Amino acid sequence: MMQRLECMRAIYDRLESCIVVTIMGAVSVELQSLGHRPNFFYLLHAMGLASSTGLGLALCRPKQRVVVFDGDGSILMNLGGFTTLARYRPKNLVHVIFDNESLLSVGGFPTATATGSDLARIATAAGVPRSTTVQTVEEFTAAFDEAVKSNELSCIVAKVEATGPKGYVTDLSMLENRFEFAGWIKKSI
Ligand SMILES: Cc1ncc(C[n+]2csc(CCOP(=O)(O)OP(=O)(O)O)c2C)c(N)n1
Repeated sequence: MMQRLECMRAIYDRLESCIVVTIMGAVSVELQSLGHRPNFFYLLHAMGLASSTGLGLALCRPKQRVVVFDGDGSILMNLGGFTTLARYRPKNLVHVIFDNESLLSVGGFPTATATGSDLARIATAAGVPRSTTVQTVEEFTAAFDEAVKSNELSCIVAKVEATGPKGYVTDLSMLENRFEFAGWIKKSI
């Protein structure tokens, strides 16, 4: 089974000019381990709201590409987020969900995807125009490139191993990230 870090490494170069929002915990630590950039915002604590934050950014910055890195546990806390995304359907948003079937960052308890809930089908049923599930890094990279090319709201569910970094804290503070990110967006208009 593929690893989330490998997926992010495979598309890291493509993120240079994108607005990137991640959930907290393992995803944010792994993306930072590849190299923090001022256009990366790590939404700490607020499970389920990375895609909502991405939606707001995508609507405010229609000419920029927004990429959200989400988790299965997080999205399951805000399934209504799919219906709101589908309602506004921003063409510039790629919603990546790393589905490790686990709440890894708090000890690895199984989520509902471990017992068969299918996030890509939930996204489709909510009205998200493009959604797919991928199992390999090659499929993930191709799905990401197709999503960008399609210029349609896209959801990519990447089935990944429930493994991650040793710790979940980095030396980048939340406030520093918040101001740096806002500054980057203002400059990039
Ligand atoms: C509303 C809310 N409830 C609980 C937590 C505690 N918490 C932090 S990370 C996490 C698990 C996140 O799971 P998932 O989105 O699947 O990502 P993973 O850790 O598996 O990478 C939990 C429960 C939180 N931050 N916010």
